[in-house]
Amino acid sequence: KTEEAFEDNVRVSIVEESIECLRRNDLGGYTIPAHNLYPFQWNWDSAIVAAGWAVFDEARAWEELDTLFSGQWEDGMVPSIVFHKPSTTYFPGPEIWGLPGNPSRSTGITQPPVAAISARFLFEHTENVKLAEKKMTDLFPKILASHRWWYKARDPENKGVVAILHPWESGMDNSPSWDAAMQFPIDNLPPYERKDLHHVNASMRPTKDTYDHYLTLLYRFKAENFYDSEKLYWVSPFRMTDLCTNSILFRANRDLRWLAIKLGKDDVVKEIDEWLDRGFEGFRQLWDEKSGLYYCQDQLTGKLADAPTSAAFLPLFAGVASKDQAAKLVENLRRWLDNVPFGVPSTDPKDPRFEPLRYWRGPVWIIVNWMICNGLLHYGYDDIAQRIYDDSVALTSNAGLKEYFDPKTGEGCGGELFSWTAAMCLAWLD
Ligand code: 9YW
Repeated sequence: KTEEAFEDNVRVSIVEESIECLRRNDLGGYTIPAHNLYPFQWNWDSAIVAAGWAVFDEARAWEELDTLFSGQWEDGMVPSIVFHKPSTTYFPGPEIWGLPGNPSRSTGITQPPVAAISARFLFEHTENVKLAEKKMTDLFPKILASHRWWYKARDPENKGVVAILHPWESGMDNSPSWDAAMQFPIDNLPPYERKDLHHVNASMRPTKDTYDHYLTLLYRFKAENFYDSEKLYWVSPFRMTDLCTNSILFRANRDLRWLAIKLGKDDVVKEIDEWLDRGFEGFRQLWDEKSGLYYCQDQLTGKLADAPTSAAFLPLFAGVASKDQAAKLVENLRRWLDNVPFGVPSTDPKDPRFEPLRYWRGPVWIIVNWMICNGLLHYGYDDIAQRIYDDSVALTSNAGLKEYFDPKTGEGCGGELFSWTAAMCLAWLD
């Protein structure tokens, strides 16, 4: 009984701390992921964070999405970062994406399209139907335009799955899935100073060589008439079918379809159905029957990236995996979880590339846990979903609202008072 009362208290305080965290990271209509380390509005962070705001301030939740879409480009792209206000603590900032003396309003690349998923969440949990309908009427065409952008700019060859052109676009920047594809030669770069290393431990971050590759891509894209979407797909030396992006897009299409029906926009349902049909086909190439896992694919070589990462389980969140595929994925997932006290590690803990503390090569992210858990419940794997839920509660209760967590010790790492971790404590773990 006392134990239970103690645990209840811990969760009450984490709810309060999470609300406090979002308020502290609110810079006026948008929420930064964390002070110093990430001082602007990040795309998929914000879409997730909106679900956290929805728990205690619905109007503010809608505002988060509004502000994100205020950065939408004319062609429909929602950039990975919107630079609403200046800050000098992040590299590469507005002057690098733009020009010195002529800073850019945003990056010229994107991030996983969570917005429709978030908008549906807000719509389903609303206590103010009038507000929700009004907001959705305004947002719907913008989200639709962003999905159209994905297909036009990033699947011009009709593969059914879209390409990312930069590891930053995947949201899983340093994943071992990119290792082989990131071997292209780097260009002569202007000297630069990484600012991330002022805030967090270098041993947990991407290496200098990785940053040189990130920047080579950035400068090459900028040279294409300032990130011209029509050109980048054809010229990028890095072009991958990413599991995270495609799973989120597939799920977002389903949620957009749901919203379209709610709003009486039946005319777009057919278009979304076509994306979904083509998506089913496209995902087939990413499945490896032998290992029972999905993999990212290098579009330039046609090869599957052989790294077993937590993104392999995201087709469950999409709902694109068959029952048989789901069973094989779950078999793998159980094995991974048998090997670490806290799941879900971002790389198979038995893989030689597993590094429990390095960015996207081993640590646990609560947002990824949420997506995997949501998928598992949908396929009826309640027991393993419960394990992931319990691990997520334990991690956040013990280590607080950190950016990510060590799957071996449960230690919290990366940024402090991290917005999307707080949002998950409010919208999922409470
Ligand atoms: C970067 C903000 C972002 C996330 C990414 C994560 C990291 C590094 O932080 O990116 O420099 O943008 O990998 O998913 O959106 O939290």
